[in-house]
Amino acid sequence: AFVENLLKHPTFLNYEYTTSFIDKTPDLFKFSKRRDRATKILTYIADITVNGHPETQGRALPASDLKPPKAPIAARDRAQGTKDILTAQGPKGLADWMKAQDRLLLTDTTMRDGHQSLLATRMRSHDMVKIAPAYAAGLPGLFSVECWGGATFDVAYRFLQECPWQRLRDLRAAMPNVMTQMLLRASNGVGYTNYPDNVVQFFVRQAAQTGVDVFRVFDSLNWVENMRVAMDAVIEADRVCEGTICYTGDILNPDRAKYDLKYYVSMAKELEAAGAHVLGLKDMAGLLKPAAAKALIGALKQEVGLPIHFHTHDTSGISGATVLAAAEAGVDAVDAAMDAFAGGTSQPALGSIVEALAHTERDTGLDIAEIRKISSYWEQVRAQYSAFESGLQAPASEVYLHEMPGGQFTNLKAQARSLGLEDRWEDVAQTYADVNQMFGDIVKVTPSSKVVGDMALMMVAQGLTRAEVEDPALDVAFPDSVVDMMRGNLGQPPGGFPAGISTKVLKGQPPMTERPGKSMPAADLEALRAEVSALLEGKQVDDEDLNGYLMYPKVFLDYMGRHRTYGPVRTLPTQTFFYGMQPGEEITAEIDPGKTLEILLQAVGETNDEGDARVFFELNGQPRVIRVPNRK
Ligand code: BTN
Ligand code: 3PY
Ligand code: ZN
Repeated sequence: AFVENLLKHPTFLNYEYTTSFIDKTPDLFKFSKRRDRATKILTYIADITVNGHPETQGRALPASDLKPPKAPIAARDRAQGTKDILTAQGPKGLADWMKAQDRLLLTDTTMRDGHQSLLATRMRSHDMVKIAPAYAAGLPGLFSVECWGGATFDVAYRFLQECPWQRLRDLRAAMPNVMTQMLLRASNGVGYTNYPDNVVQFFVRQAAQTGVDVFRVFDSLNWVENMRVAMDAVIEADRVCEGTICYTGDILNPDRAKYDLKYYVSMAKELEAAGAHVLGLKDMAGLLKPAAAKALIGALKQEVGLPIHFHTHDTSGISGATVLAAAEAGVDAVDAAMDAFAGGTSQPALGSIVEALAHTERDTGLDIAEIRKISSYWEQVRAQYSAFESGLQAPASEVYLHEMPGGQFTNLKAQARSLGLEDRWEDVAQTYADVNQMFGDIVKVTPSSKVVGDMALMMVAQGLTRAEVEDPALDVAFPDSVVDMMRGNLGQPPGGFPAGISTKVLKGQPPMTERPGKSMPAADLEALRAEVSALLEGKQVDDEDLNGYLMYPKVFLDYMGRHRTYGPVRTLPTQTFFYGMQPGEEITAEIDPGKTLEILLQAVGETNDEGDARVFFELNGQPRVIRVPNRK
C-alpha cells in the first residue's frame, strides 16, 4: 500500500535532493503483514505489472525485444591483482608499487560514477554482480573498480529497494583480486550534511570491513581541516587513503587566480602531511584542459611524493585529450568508464585509453579483448535503463561557463524541467555561474554543488538577479541549504564566504567558522541502535543497518518497511523490477544462494468491485493468485 505514498512523488531522478519528500509517508509498518518471501516478491511483481513502476512512468521504454544481459563466462583462475598487493604490503607498499609502474594504471568507474553520471545512479546490484567475475578473471591488471559511495548508497535504499552493504559484500566476494574503491564526502559521509565525528569513523570502519579498499576522500569546499577525521579513520583501518583535491576554475586563466597552480600544490602538500597514501585529483565537472593538466600534474609530481590518481568527466568532449596529457606528465592512475558507460557527463572511455596508449611507454597492459567483452555486457545493461537516460546528445563546452559536476548537470536540467523552466536552461546555466561568483567562487561538488543549484533555480524561478539578491534593501527568502552553508555547516571555503552575502543570508548572525564536527556531540550509537530496533519491532540491527540509519534515518526506515512487504526484490531481473512481467513470461530469482524461485506469470485478471486485480502466477510449478490494488 505505501509504495503508492512513497513512489507517487514526481520523480525527476534527483538524487541530489534529500529526504524531505519521503517525510510525508505514513507509518510504513501498519501495512505490513508477515508473509513468506516468495509471496512478498510475487506481490511486488503483481503490483508493478498492474500499476507500473512510478519511476519509469512516462519515460522512454526499453526495446520490446530486449533480452536480459548476458555476462561472459569468466575463467576460474584469477591472476594476482592490486588487492593481493594491498594485502601483502599494506597501503604504503601499494603506493610505492604504484609509483614504480611505467604503465598507466586505470580505475573502472562504471559501477559508480559511470551510471551515477549517465543514469541518475539507478543501476541495480543484480546487473553489477553478474559481471564482477569477468573483471576478476579478465582484468586483474586494473588499479581498482570504483563501485561504491557517492550517491549510490542513498539511491540503493531509496529508489532501488536494496541494501548497499549487500552490494559491496557481493562485489568484494566476486572480485577478490582487484581493489574496490569508494567515493567518500569526508565529514559528509555519503550524505549531504556534516555528521558527528564518531558517525564518520563508524561508517569508514564498516565500509572497510565489508569490502572497500580505496577510499577517495574529498571535501566539497576543499577544506583539508574537514577531511582529517575521515582520512584518519581510513588510515586506521589500514586501507588506501586517497586524499583528494577537487579541481575547479582554470589554472591557466589569470582571471580565475583564486584557484591557481600554487593553490593546488599547497593543498596537495597539506593532504600529504595529513597522511594520504595517494593524491586524488578530482575534476568533477571536467574543467581541467589538456594544457592545464600537463602543468598541474607536472607540478604535483615535482612537489609531492605521492602517486597521483586523476578523475575527470567528459562533459566537454575533450577529456580523452586531458587524460593523455596527464599520462604524458606522469600521472600514476586515471579513472575511466567502460566504453558503453563512457562519454558525456561520465568518464572518458576505458577501451579507447587502452588503445591510445598501446605500444607507448604508458601502455596499460590491459587486455582489450576482455574490455570489449565486458563493455558489450554493459551495453546490454544500459539498454534496460532507457527510462533514466538524460537525453544529453552532444559534448557541451558550456560546462566551462557553469562548472556543474557531471552528476549534477543532467539532474539540474531535469529539475529545471519539473519547475517549468526547461526553456530557460541558458538562464539557469548563467545564473549558476553568477551564484558561484556571489558565493565567492567556491568548489562545486556534492553537497556544495546542490546549494549553488538550489539558489540558481530559485533565482531563475523568481526572476531575481545577482545584484537584487545582494541588495541589502531587498528582502530575499534564501533556500534552507544556502542558509545552512553560510552558517558554516559545510565548513569553510578558502578565504571564507564574502561578508556581504553572508550577512544578508544570516541576517547579521555570526557564522560558525570552526570545523562543524568539532561542536557536534558524538552520536550515542547503542542508544540509536536500540531506537531503530524498537522502530523495527525488535528486529536485530547490525552495524551495517545502523550505519544506514545514521546516514539516512528516514530513507533507511522506509526501505526496511518496504522490505518487509516486498521481500528481497533486489534478486529480480531489472526488467521485472521496473516493468513487471508479461503473460507467459518466466523468470527466476535466487533469493538465497541455491534457493531459486521460478516465477511464471500466467495472466492478469479483472479488477473486482473493491478495486483489486487478481494476478495469476505459477511459483515453482504451483499455481498462486495474488491480489493487488489496481491504482490505475
Ligand atoms: C528477507 O529477505 O526477507 C530477509 C533478508 C533481510 C535482509 C536485510 S535488508 C537490510 C539488512 N541488510 C542486509 O544486508 N541484510 C538485511
Ligand atoms: C558525489 O559526491 O557523489 C560525486 O560524484 C561528486 O563528484
Ligand atoms: Zn566524478
